Amino acid sequence: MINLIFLLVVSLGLAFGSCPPEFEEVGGTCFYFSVDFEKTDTWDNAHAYCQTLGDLLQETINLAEVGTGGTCCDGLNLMETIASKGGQTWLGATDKLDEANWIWQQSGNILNINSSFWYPSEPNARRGQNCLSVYLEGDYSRAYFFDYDCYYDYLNFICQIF
Ligand SMILES: [Ca+2]
Repeated sequence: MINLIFLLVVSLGLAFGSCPPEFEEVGGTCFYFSVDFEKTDTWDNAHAYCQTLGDLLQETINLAEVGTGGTCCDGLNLMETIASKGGQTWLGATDKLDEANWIWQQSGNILNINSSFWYPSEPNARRGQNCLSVYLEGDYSRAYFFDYDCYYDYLNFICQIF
């Protein structure tokens, strides 16, 4: 019964163009920020958690992507939100299948290693670090991309409704 009520609330929410409970709208897209719920996990488990949310809400949900959406500034809006929330966070790109070839998992788009979202000199750890994390770099007062060890379980994560 609780699930039914939950789905009803979610359905009404989507019908009126807002985001489901626990999701937040940034730049016209709905995101789940695990930092808000003090939830952390490995990259693989975070990926699975997003897909479980997708099964529950009957939506395509995966780890969030930056800059693969429709308009010019969605990526910047998301990066600014990440910086304001704090924490270290997984995003949905990896080069675990092909070293130095970073691919966003849901869209299949390439994450260019020359993107200005990378912290200077990142990605830098080759085979050692194959998952994309993002956090606020204090010296520069903005969030940057870092390659990171996929099995670390103390990172927050962001799920996106695609
Ligand atoms: Ca790598």
